[in-house]
Amino acid sequence: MYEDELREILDLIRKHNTWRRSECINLIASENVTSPLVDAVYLSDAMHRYAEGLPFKRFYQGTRYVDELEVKVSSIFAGLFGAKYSDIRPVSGTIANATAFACLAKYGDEAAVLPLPGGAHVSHSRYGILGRLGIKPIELPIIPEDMMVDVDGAVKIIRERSPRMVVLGASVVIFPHPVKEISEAAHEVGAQMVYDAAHVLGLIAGRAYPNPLDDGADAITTSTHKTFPGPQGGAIITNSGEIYEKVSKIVFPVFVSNHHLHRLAALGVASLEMKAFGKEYASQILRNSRRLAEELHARGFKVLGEKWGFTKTHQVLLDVREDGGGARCAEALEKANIIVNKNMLPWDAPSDIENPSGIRIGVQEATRIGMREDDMAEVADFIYRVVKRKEDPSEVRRRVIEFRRNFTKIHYTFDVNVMRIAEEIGSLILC
Ligand code: DSN
Repeated sequence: MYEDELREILDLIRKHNTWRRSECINLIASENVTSPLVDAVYLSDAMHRYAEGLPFKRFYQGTRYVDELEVKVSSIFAGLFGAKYSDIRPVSGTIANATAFACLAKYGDEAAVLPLPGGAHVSHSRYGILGRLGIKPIELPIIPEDMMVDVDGAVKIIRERSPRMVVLGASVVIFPHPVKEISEAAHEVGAQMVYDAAHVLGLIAGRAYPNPLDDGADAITTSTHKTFPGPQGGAIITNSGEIYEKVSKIVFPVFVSNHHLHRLAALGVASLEMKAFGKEYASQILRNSRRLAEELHARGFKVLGEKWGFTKTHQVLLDVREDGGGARCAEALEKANIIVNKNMLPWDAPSDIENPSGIRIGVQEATRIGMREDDMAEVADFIYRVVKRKEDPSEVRRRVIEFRRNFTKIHYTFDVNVMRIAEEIGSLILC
C-alpha cells in the first residue's frame, strides 16, 4: 500500500536529517550547509519552471523575473571575485568544467593537468569529462609529501609540450597552487589556464586564498557549495569577454537545458552573506583547519604538509596507513558520527583505491555552525580515540552527540526573521 511506502520515505529522510544535521560532526571537505534564509528563498516556485538559453532571450515565456534575477545574481557573484563576468547556469562544478574545457580546447588537443592522486578532480582526467571530450591529459608533477605543484617540473613540461590548455585547482588541496608561474608558462606557449576553485571558492571570496584571476588564470570554474556556502550548483567566472561569450553559447545547448532556477535567488543571498561575513568566516576556517592539524599531529597522526604549517585551506590530510588505511578509519569514524572520506594520497597506486592511504578532512561546515579553535581540539580528540586508541565507537558517538548540541545555529548569515521573510516572499516552505 502507498501509505507504507510513504511512511518509509518520510522515515528515511527524517532519520537522515536528524543524523547528519544534529548528531554528526560533518567533515566532508566538499559539503556545507546553507543558512535558513538561503533555504527559504531556495524553496520557490522557480524550481518548477524552465528558462533555456540566456536572460531575456529564452525559449519559453514566463521568465521575466527569473531573467532579472539571473542578471542581478551573476553580477553580484562576479563582483565577489573582482571579475567582469560569471555564468551561473552550470548545474554543477563538473558541468562548469565540461563547458570551460570545451571552450578552450578541442578533440585531440593536449591539456596539462594535475594527477588524480595529486588531488585533481576526476573531471580533469582521462576517466572524466576531459577524456570524454577527447582532450588528452599530460600530467604535471607534484611534491608528494606536501601535495604542492612542482613548479620547475611543471613549467618544463608546459614549455616542452605546448598544451592547448592548463588546468590547476584540485579537490585535495592544502596549499595554494602556483597560478602565477604556471599561467605565465601557459601563456608563453599560447595556452589558456582554467583554475578549478570548487573547493576554495569561499576562501577566495573571503580573501583568505589568492584569487587565481589576479595571478593570471583565464577562467575560474567552480561549484557553489563547498567552502562557498551556497546551493549545490556550478559557475564559470572570467574577465575575458571572449571566453564569456563562448562559454555562454556552450552551457546551453550543450551541457544544460534548464538550469534549476531556484538556485539563482539562493546563490544571490549566499553571495550577499559572503560579501558581509566572508572575511570573518574564511579566516576562521583557516584558524580551525590549522588548529585541527596541530592537535592531530600532537596526538601522533601523520599530517601532510608539516613543513609548511600543515594547511592553508579548509582541508587537513592524514596519512593513516599505519592505522588500517583510509577506508577502515573512515568507516570506524562514521560509527562514531564523525563523517570524513577516505582519499588517495600521491604515493597510492590505482589498485589502492578501495583502501587508500589517506583521510581528507574539511572544517568549513564545522566553522559555519560556530566551531572555533578550541572545539577543534575536541574534534581531534574524538578522532584520536577512534583511530589511534581504537575505543568503542558507540561510546565516542555518545560524546559526539552531546558535543554537537552546542552547535545548533548557522553563523555568518543575516540576523533576520526568516519565517516572516518566508511568508513575505511566498516561500514554498509555507505553502
Ligand atoms: N567529489 C567532490 C569532492 O569531494 O571533492 C568534488 O566534486
